[in-house]
Amino acid sequence: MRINWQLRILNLKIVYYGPALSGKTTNLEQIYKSVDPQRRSDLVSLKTNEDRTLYFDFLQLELGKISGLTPQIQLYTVPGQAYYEASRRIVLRGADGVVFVADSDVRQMRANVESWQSMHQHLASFGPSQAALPIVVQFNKRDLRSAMPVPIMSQLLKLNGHPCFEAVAISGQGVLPTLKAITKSVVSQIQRELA
Ligand SMILES: Nc1nc2c(ncn2[C@@H]2O[C@H](COP(=O)(O)OP(=O)(O)OP(=O)(O)O)[C@@H](O)[C@H]2O)c(=O)[nH]1
Ligand SMILES: [Mg+2]
Repeated sequence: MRINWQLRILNLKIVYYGPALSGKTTNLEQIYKSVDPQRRSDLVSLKTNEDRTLYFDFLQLELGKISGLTPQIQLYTVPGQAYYEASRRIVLRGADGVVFVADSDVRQMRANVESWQSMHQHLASFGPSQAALPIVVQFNKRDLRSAMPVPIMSQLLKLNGHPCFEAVAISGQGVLPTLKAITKSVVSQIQRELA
């Protein structure tokens, strides 16, 4: 969180994290399409030739005022490919909230668990405030015939109490409910801090 008291702007950072090809960029593309252009920035995507995220994607949204401040939500995605661990760490640093986008494809369970664990390792290494940040989990690609049942995915990830949403990001389903849930948790945490 960063506050610019002169402009009365509150910057909040939400990071979409998860394994390669789970649909993180697709979430931002859908959000970009459905938000009023007056209230959003351009979508900045740094991509490889194969459409894979290189470093990050970025989209900024403006919300209604909180305690006299205008919140600007900065959404980032991390690059999911294994060899971008250092970039993931840089993008995750300073996050106020995380959306973990899990891939429901039955063949991606190990990738989900590894990504989930390494995300927690990064967060813990950033110190106590980031270790306790709000996390929302999205089970994406529910349209796949090979989709793993949600209760099994929850067990594999050892989710304890994190809010979960099912999604088909490619058609937009579940994308905004996920965004609303993380935004709400982040904003209520910030309101507690500002009170
Ligand atoms: N079937 C299906 N495919 C999806 C869904 N969401 C995304 N995809 C596809 O999955 C592929 C990867 O999507 P991206 O959004 O680029 O995934 P990413 O997580 O940003 O990938 P990296 O940047 O490499 O980590 C694309 O071909 C998407 O069209 C979904 O809900 N269902
Ligand atoms: Mg991506």
